[in-house]
Formats: sequence, structure tokens, C-alpha cells
Amino acid sequence: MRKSAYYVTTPIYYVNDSPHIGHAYTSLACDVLARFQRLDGHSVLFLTGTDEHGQKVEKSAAAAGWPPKEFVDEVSGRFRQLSELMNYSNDDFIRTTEARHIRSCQELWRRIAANQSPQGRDNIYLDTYGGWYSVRDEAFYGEAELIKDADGGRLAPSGAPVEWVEEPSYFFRLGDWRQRLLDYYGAPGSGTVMPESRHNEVVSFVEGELFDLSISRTSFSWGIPVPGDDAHIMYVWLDALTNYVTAAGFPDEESETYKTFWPADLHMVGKDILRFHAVYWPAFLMAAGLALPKRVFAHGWWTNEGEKISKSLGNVIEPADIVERYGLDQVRYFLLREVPFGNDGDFSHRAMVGRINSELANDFGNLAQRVLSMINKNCAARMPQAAELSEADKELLDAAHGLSGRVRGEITENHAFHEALNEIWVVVRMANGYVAGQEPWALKKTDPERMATVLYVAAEAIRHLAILAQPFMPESCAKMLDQLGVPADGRDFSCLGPEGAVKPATELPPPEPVFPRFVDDAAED
Ligand code: ME8
Repeated sequence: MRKSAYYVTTPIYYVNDSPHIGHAYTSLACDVLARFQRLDGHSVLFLTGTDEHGQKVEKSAAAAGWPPKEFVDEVSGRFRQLSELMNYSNDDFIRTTEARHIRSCQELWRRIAANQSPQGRDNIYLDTYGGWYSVRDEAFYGEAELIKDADGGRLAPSGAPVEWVEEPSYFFRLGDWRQRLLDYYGAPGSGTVMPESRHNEVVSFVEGELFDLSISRTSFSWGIPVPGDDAHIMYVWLDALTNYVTAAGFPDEESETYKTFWPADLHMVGKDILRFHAVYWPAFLMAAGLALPKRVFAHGWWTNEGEKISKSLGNVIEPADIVERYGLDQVRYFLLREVPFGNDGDFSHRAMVGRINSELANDFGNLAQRVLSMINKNCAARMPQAAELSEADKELLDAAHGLSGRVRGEITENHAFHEALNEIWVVVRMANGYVAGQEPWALKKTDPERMATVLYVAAEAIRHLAILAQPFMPESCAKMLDQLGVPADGRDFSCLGPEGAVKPATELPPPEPVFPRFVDDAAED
């Protein structure tokens, strides 16, 4: 029987620029979750895509000298390529310029407009907006939120330039939804907004003054027309956020997809866009009468060798460059192992090489290579048979069998990917200690039956490690499982535990190292 469905989303990326490490990071975390849930028997919808409307994209297209539609087609393609490059298993890739999305946005608007706020007022009203707008952030700011630059000029809290905007606009009565939003967040630790520090940040924002939100623009045209008044286009964040229900089939609420996947289980976002996801989005959904996402998790930001990543500093990290240099699964491993998920982190060459060589090559790679080589040489390349188990054997097998529960909690509940890897590595190191202590190479002559048992137990531990590490490093773990003789239909989590063990006498292919050492160019250090 399949377990409950799981719907996880990345933010949809602005197509004003090429993909960078920040985009790769958000999607990677979602990919690991999606792969984990599939292996654990859930049916999964993992969504990513591109955010293609608004002033920022319109300006970028103009600067490139391209008509907006051609520009967004081109840049959106680069994000599709990122999915291939990083081996993401997304089930859908949405573009906000697609007909299904335009239909969905207009219907969501109609429903919000047709309903009243908890105070019995129309959710949407027409007025004039006069205030500060940042095109880079695509966000409106109150005077009190702005900061001053060195010359006394105004900047958004993110450091982005702002401009004064005055135009007719539809407004959303955000303030009327305050109490409903607070009820939705619940107490700290409720798990609706995570991590807890972000929960507190969102609650104090909502407890403060919640201004009505301008949700349409009239001074440019690259966007979705407001139903019934096409002098206005929708505010790009209302348009963009709606992608999450579009991909779930909205407005076809009777569709299988919608009934299976909405509300989303998790919106994964960077900390800079938390307010849009944890405040505006649930307020829009409540106003439209739709169910609310179960969780929003905000992760931290990467710096490069200690410096803020920016185009002007010329230190943007291109996913394709690091994948070529270090290897795909090495990059996937590093990004989720190096930094506690939720915190900010620093990308450095030294840290990357350190983890590749010590944790992947020395710890995990050597473990598999050593055990598989001994099986190949001393057991005629066939899975050995275990005789009676010693205390040491049982201890390692128990640790391997108990691992999935610990990893599941860290990935699916806490989203602590670094802790999940840490748990896996506790058993990797334990298995290495076991092999060193049992000295199977010395048993070859003195006690071949015991040697066979030790190699069998070690192989069984490695099978568990490789199955559980698949969501992080799919290609490398597949190679390891091939070498262990694990059939393709024996790799999901229902095969964990003694019942899924590889049958003794199964023929194994010749072993090959899965995690090579990174040999550094001395000139670079
Ligand atoms: O915000 N480290 O799109 P975007 C980590 N279109 N994450 C980073 C980062 C860094 N240095 N730089 C950026 C948008 N990010 C909207 C989303 S969703 C309905 C609309 C992350 O292309 C950032 O936190 O600016 C965010 O999650 C994503 O990349 C930003 O993508």
C-alpha cells in the first residue's frame, strides 16, 4: 500500500539571470526530500520552475535587447538545464507564462475579490498607490523600513535601490487577516514556519502594523491582466506564488492531482523570501477559501570564501563549474553536509576538498572498496554466507537496521540534512572500525568461515548505507549497489532490514572505486 502523498516546492526562479549556487541549493534540498519520500513509498510531486513576469524581467529583457517572450524562453531553458545538470528529480517544471498558470491566477483573483475579509469588507479595493518600490526585490516598502546609503539616499532593507511609484492600484486587505495568520502559525515549534527563529520573525512581523498590500500595477504591461480590468496587471508576487496551486491542478479542484497534492506539504525557500511565503501567500489563500500549505522552511545563504556572492564582486559560483571540477555527487554531498540546514554557510575550495577526501574517499569509498575487493578475491566474487553471528556482528547490523528511522526523522521532520548525513556517517565509521577490528584478511588462512561472516556483515551494513544515501548521491550509490549485487527493485526502503539482504552466492561484478580522492593542484592553495 502506498503511503500518503507528498508535495514539495522550490521557489520559481526569476529569469533575469543565469542559475547560481543559491538556486541549486534550494532545489537540491527539495530533491533529496522528494527522492527520500519516493523511496519511502510516498507518491510525490516535486515542483520547480521559472517566474517570468514583472518589471525586473521586463527590464532585463529590454537591457538584453530582446522581446520579453523570447528572452524568458531562453533564460527559462537555462533553469531546465540546471535540473539536468544537478540530477533533480522534479516531476513538473512550471513557467508563469503558460496558459494553465494565467487561467489559475485569474481564477484565484476572482475568488479573493468575490469573498469578504473576516471584518466583513471586500478583500480587494481600488485606490492609488504612492510609495517606495524596489524592482530588484519586486517589493513595496514603507518609509520606516528603508535604510540610508552612504550619501543619505534610500535603500531597501536588502540593500536594493528603491524608486517612488505613484499609480492606480488594487489593494488587498492584508491587515484584516492578522488573527487568522497568527492562528495558522500556532505556537513556536508547531512546525508551520521553520526553523523556529524564522517562526518568531514572522509572528513579530504580523503582530506589527500590517499594511494593505498593493496587488496590481499599471505603469508597465509584462504580466497577467487583472480579470475585468486589463489596464492593470497583477503584482508579480501574487502571480508567482499562485504557481504552487496551478501545478497542483487549480482551478480544477476535482482533479486527481489537486485532491492528492493540495495543500502542499512544504514550500522550501531562502530566508530573503520568507515574508512572501509565510505572510502574503497564506493570506491570499485564506481569502480565496483554499487550504493552507502545511509548512514553510527558510534556509540560509551562501557566501564564497567568506564574501557575499554578487555579480559586481565577480565571485558568483556557477553550478556547472563546480560540478565539472569536483563531481556531481561530491557537490550534492558538500552543499548539504557542510552547513546546518537553515544557517548561512561559506563555500570554500579547501572545505570542499577536505570533505571529498576524508568523508567520501577515505570513510565511505574505502569501506566499500576494501570489503568488495576482499569478497572478489577471497570469496570467488560471490556474496559470502554468514555463519553464527558474534556480538560485534550483531552490534553493527543493529546499527545499520536502526539507521533509517533516525535518518527519516532528520530529513522529513527536521529538514536537518546535515544531521541525516551525520547519522549515516556514524555507521560508516562504525563499519570501518568493525572491519579493522575483525581483520578479515588475517582470517583467510586461519578461519575462512569466520572471514565469510565478517565480509557478509560488512556488505550488509554497506547495503544499508548506500540505500539510505541514495537521495543525496543517486549516481554513486547506484554504482555501489550494483557492485553489491542489489537488484534494481531491491533499493527502496521496504528492502531495508534483514529480509532485503543480498542472497549468499550471488555473483558480484568486479569492484571499482566510487569516490576517488580529489588531487589538488598545489598552485591553488
Ligand atoms: O526570489 N545562497 O527568485 P530568485 C542561498 N522569483 N540561496 C540563495 C542565494 C545564496 N547566495 N542567492 C539566492 C525569487 N538564493 C522569486 C521566487 S517563488 C513564488 C518566487 C535563493 O531567482 C533565494 O533565497 O531570486 C531564493 O530562495 C532563490 O535563490 C531566489 O531565487
